[in-house]
Amino acid sequence: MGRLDQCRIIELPKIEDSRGSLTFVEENRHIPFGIRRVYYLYDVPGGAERGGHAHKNLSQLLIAISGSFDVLLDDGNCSRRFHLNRSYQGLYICPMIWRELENFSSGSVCLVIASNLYSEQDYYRDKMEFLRATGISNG
Ligand code: T46
Repeated sequence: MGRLDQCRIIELPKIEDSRGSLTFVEENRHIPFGIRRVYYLYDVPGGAERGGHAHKNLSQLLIAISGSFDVLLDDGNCSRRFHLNRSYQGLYICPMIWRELENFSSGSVCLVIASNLYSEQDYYRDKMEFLRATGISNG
């Protein structure tokens, strides 16, 4: 099984009543990791792309809290595109996955739940370096 097979859409609880809807995420229950950081992307201009890197050890869950966007995942062997547009669905991304985020709709918000604190040392920002680390590099 490749690493990309571990990445998947996770359906989160959705509590609906006449006042609206509520969704929650509990560490090690709804997602397969403990939560150490939350951040969000917003005010993304039309046509902008984010990501373009991989993490060595970080696990993350991406949620389109508002609006929609695409996430392209690549484990060095296979790639797959996900379209996120539901605030009760999260995309789980395991370590060692190259990700690119694009096609943000106007006013969209990407909430990210992460397994660790921010560390630049955890990033591969160079695709060739990432591919070499996966052992799948052609270069
Ligand atoms: C990911 C996608 C979905 C911090 O200081 N703390 C943080 O927690 C984060 C995430 C970033 N930063 C700094 C590092 C850079 O100077 O904020 C700046 C922009 O970060 P970056 O270019 O990595 O942002 P994105 O949107 O390309 O990527 C982020 C996450 O870095 C990444 O883990 O998966 O969102």
